[in-house]
Amino acid sequence: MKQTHHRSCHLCEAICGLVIETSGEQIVSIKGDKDDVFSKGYICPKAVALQDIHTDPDRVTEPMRKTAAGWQPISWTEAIQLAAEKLCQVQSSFGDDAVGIYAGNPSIHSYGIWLYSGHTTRALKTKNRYSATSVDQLPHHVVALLSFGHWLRIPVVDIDRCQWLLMLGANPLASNGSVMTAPDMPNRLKRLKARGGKLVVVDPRRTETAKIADQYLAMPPGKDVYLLLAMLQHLLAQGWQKLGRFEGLVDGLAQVAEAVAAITPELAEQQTGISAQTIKQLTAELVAEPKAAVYGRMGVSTQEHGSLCQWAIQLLNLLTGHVDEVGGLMLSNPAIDPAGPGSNPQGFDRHRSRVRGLPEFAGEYPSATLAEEILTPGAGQIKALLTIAGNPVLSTPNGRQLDQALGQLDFMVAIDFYINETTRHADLILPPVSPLERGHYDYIFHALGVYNTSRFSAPIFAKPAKGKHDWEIFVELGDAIRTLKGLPSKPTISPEQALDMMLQQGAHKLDLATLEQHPSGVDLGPHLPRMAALYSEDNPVRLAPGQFIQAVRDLKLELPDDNTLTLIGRRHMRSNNSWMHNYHRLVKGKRRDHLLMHPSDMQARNIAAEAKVVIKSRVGSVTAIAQVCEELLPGVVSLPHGFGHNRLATKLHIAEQHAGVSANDLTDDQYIDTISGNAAVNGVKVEVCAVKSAPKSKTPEPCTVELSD
Ligand SMILES: Nc1nc2c(c(=O)[nH]1)N[C@H]1C(S)=C(S)[C@@H](COP(=O)(O)OP(=O)(O)OC[C@H]3O[C@@H](n4cnc5c(=O)[nH]c(N)nc54)[C@H](O)[C@@H]3O)O[C@H]1N2
Ligand SMILES: Nc1nc2c(c(=O)[nH]1)N[C@H]1C(S)=C(S)[C@@H](COP(=O)(O)OP(=O)(O)OC[C@H]3O[C@@H](n4cnc5c(=O)[nH]c(N)nc54)[C@H](O)[C@@H]3O)O[C@H]1N2
Ligand code: SF4
Ligand SMILES: [Mo]
Repeated sequence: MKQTHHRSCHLCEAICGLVIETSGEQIVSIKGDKDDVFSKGYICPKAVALQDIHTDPDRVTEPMRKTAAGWQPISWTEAIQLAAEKLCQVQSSFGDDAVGIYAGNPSIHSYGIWLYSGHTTRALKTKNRYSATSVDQLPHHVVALLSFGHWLRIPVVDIDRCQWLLMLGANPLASNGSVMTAPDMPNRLKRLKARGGKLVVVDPRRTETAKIADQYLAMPPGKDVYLLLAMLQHLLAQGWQKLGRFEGLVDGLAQVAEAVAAITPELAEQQTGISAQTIKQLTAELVAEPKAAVYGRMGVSTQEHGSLCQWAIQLLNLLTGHVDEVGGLMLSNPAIDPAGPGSNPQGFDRHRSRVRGLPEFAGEYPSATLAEEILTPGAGQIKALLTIAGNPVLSTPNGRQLDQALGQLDFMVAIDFYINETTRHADLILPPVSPLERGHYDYIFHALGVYNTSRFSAPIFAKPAKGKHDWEIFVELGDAIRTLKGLPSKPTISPEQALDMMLQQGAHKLDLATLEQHPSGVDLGPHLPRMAALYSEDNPVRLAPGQFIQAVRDLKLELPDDNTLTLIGRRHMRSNNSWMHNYHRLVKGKRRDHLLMHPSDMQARNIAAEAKVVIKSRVGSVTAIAQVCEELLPGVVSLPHGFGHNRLATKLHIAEQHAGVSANDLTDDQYIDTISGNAAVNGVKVEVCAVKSAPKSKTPEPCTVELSD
């Protein structure tokens, strides 16, 4: 018997609504839900992967323990007890901080993890917590916290009503948008243009998004800060600033003006190659258009000046009166508001990491220092690790170093359903059920939506008898740890009950039963200005936190004089970080793991099209096939992250045939955004040369080019 289910896709931030048809245990089709109040039928090619994840024979479905004879199944009771005992043993021998925790990106896409991982992590009481946030959007949170007073008070671009958008370091035509949940970004951007609006894209590569822009500005990686600060300088020098609703509600404007005074458009022209005239033109257009916004994502967050870029972006929006305005940027008003009254605003730099002294954010240290914390002996050294829905070996800088570090741990447990480049090091794998066997609610992404909606998806298949939800694993593991430590066990309710309560307490007074009656979502209306009302003269928006002002003063104003290449990443619609290469439908067709190079850079190095090359950075080297790309700025090369599935003892049969190499074997754990500690995975210096095969041996000869510092 055929059954129709509604479901939101949890694979990326766009949260598209799907209609999934099943017949018994089989999935018959996955299509876009035309009635969905938010996505209106749009889906991308990854949606069908929901079926492939569900049916993948490589997906681990019962707890596995590593033994001398390989992986062996083990009962849940034994597995939970073993994990708890080993973690507690390490803590009683070496202290609480000897257990590390790393949580990856899918944690945010699962309400079970979001709501219940704390049951385990709080019982562990370790300061050594890490997550994918610090290889991603950490600068957004640091700016939101220091300037707006709450880590998630992030105004979202009103993409459907804005008339002028400056977009830096984002490629939503491949990524479908980020820190801006907007299913069907391609059409939303096309509609912006169709209503006479203007899209300006700044990127070292003429990306899919750049190609539909009205104005495309190419710039070397890591230089955006000069463009953004010069726009601020010009704005203030002209006296064009207007605070709109924030009049009288900010402090620190004079310090900002003083700090940016030297960063003129002329200076920015030297640094960026974008003419002073263009920088002035962009500033004037932003000031003149009432419905305008500046937006920046990965390319301006995961780079050397990530925090400064995100700070400058918010200042440009604020000082031109576009924050809290229709067509500009507004706070969402979601059914459950993670930034609402009573929520935790989080903190920054309350303590620092042991080895490198990097600041904590929201109780987590930057992932760029995880390997050092495992490798460096002394009190507080990490001896055991818990990973949750993460693959840091392929996702964090200097992944090879982390790969080696994980091999030295006394104990590692992974809550994950794949044996991949990271979890292969685990002693124990605790797999949650397939995503289609659990309910889904996009707690965080509704809050970052460009329009207010709410939608709950019920599980499509019943949980298998032997399966456990992520949340059940956290509750049972947390309880076992608490018992061993003699701590009182915390009572829990099901996450659905928790969601129901949160919905009822929210601004729209919804409940789960109402959402279940509306499987294509509930329309909660467009964003309305509500942000300025959160501030007062005594509680102003802080324009000039000391860290940012100091970082502007520390900016190098002289021109760099080296001509090494710089590495950037790229995303593809059919891929998603490191874990979607095991599905034939997504990896078939042309290879997508090439190193893209400008022809002039290839010529200068005698590299032929499609030649095998060695790419070398301070931390390591990899080989790849070079592909000619005239769309890159000369001096810039591009390699996607998330590949490198060629390591021993993984169980990813299809991904292993499309192994590629990991860009994070080149990115540098010491190269970070100094304010936040966020990884600078873009703008890494590399050298590239052709592989010379020795006549009688097939072993490639490594390149001998030395990097300048
Ligand atoms: N060089 C470079 N590096 C990057 C980036 C880049 O652009 N360039 N991007 C960065 C970004 S934005 C991100 S978000 C990170 C991602 O970094 P990570 O989050 O560390 O890595 P993912 O590839 O998302 O791995 C997700 C893991 O979660 C598991 N998983 C999936 N669903 C579930 C679930 O429901 N429950 C559980 N328990 N496990 C699940 C998968 O099997 C997989 O092992 O990578 C970052 N790294
Ligand atoms: N298909 C697909 N969709 C995804 C993902 C995926 O892996 N695949 N991942 C999801 C996740 S976890 C995230 S966080 C989002 C990310 O979403 P986006 O931020 O849109 O990510 P990218 O596509 O990596 O775009 C980053 C852009 O920055 C450019 N860039 C690099 N360095 C610089 C620089 O110094 N300055 C400027 N101005 N630009 C620079 C790159 O060329 C690239 O075009 O995507 C999400 N959606
Ligand atoms: S854009 Fe694709 S991967 Fe992202 S939510 Fe929509 S269908 Fe899923
Ligand atoms: Mo991300």
